[in-house]
Amino acid sequence: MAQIAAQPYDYTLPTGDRLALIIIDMQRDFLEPGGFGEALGNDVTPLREIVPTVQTLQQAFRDRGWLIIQTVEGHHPDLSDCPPAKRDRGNSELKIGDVGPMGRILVLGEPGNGIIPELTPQANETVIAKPGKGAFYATALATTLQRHGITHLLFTGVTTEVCVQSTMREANDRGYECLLIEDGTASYFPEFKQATLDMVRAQGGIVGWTATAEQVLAGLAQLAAETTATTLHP
Ligand code: C5J
Repeated sequence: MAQIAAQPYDYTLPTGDRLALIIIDMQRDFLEPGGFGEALGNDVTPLREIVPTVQTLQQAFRDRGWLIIQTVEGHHPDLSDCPPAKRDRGNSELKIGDVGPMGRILVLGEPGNGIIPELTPQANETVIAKPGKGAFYATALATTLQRHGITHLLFTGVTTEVCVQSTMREANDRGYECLLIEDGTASYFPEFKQATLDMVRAQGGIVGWTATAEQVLAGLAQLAAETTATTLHP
């Protein structure tokens, strides 16, 4: 059986049709100046460092025809799905729904809400719009994964300690085998990213596993080779 050399111990891969790559919120709102991330007072540049790694992982899944799901955090234009508690939080001048340099902040369909060009999904790939931090809350993610028979999830995206971790915890509680790709996720705060990696894999993998993209790609290559061998010699 194909495995990823992960922490706290090896992660056993299922067949490719039960595995999905989850790319969380790689949208302009978080990665480019003028969006929600910067409105909250963050320097967005550290988030861009993971873009080539996420592209490589996206391509590896595309090459094998395995499921890729991207999410974007955003709200309907009338903000009916944005609780006042979320909109009012913080002291930023630009709040959710206000007009910023990339259109209305964190509103679906606005330029800032789009996925960065480097990771533009293909027409047949799934994008889930989510109003919360966790991608299972008020979305079709659970039914989408069930429809595809997915049991194992590999996580990338931003930010590690907010939407990525929230979604991974939701998935863990729903019985998915979750692995967070260390250099495929980023935070505005390196120490929060590190703490999340440590928390996820503590206590025997209480939320799941972590591994580098290189370790993941090696495991995926092994899985693809095993799949080919089984197809040729069933
Ligand atoms: C935040 C996210 N940080 N995608 N969203 O508000 O992590």
